[in-house]
Amino acid sequence: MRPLCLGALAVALVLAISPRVMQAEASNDQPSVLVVRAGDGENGYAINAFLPASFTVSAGSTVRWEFPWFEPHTVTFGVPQAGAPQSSPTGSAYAGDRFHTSDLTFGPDKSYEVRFPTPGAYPFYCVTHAEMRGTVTVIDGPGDDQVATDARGGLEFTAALVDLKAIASDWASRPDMQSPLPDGSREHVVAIAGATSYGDVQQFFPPRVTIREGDTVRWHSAVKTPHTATFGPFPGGLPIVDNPAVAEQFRPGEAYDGSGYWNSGAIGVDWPLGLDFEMKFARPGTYLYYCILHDTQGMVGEIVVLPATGPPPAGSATATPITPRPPATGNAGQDEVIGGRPLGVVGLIVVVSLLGVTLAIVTTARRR
Ligand SMILES: [Cu+2]
Repeated sequence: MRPLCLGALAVALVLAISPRVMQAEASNDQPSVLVVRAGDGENGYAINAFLPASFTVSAGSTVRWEFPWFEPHTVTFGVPQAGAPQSSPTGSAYAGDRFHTSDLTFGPDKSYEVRFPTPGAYPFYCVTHAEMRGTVTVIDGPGDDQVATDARGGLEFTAALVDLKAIASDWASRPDMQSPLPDGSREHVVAIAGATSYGDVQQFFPPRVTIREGDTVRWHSAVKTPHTATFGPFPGGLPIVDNPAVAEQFRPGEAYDGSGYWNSGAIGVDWPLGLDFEMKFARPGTYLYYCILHDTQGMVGEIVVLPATGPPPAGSATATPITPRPPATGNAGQDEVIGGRPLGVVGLIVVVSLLGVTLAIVTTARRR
């Protein structure tokens, strides 16, 4: 009996010590957790890219994707299979053998972890942003260190942001677009523009428009990403994150007088409501509005309505930028719900493929 007991004790000791030894080895070579970002942004801009997109870790390491920005993303490996769990718990292992995904997640304080026990190259993507892809390379030797990984992610972020800012600056420099209407009033156009395969300009151009009482403003979107022009607080009921009505048009009267809720619904390329939304303004005043999906990202605007007669309107080109509303704190993060029911990533993929656009963004964009 004694040799058997000793043998069992030895095995138990080895089992107990091995993970510690492996951890110690890992910490000598690289951190056992490598932190990267799933998207990021700054006021007026969303960068929809993994930062960095590709990196190398030592077998047994964990990768933590942080979600610092308000745009919803997933970290997804493989293709969904019938009967597969809809999402995998954070921290669980992935070895390339099945579907593995986070829930739809957005910042500022969310993260998702995956452990990689087996060497190999593992491509991953975001369900809501078709161009958002990356690869985790898992090797037996040491992987990338955190400082170099951060630097690379930072460079990729900056490159994407510089491109978007160049587009925004081009739109901001364009002259006001306005034209006379048959009744003697004028129509002013606000453009929604500026998307690349890795990001969105979340702004109205121009952000402030000065018009006359009785004039019309037409919002025109040139992008696939859904946006809205929304006046007044979203009416009660479900919070926005639960309520598909945020994407529906709501126009209670002929002309806006500064009261009530008006919403263009989701407009843009391939959206059922089309590219344009018009509102006539009946009463002088200054009216703030927002994109109900992206106001936490700084997508807000202002319409200044002057009396029908009087001094000429000041050019909006000289207007000072308006201050965006502060971002909302907290969101449904790992517990996204649509229409009161949990929406798994598989359901999300079905929704996205049905509409051809990211309805998920519409219904989960933010909580007010
Ligand atoms: Cu928007």
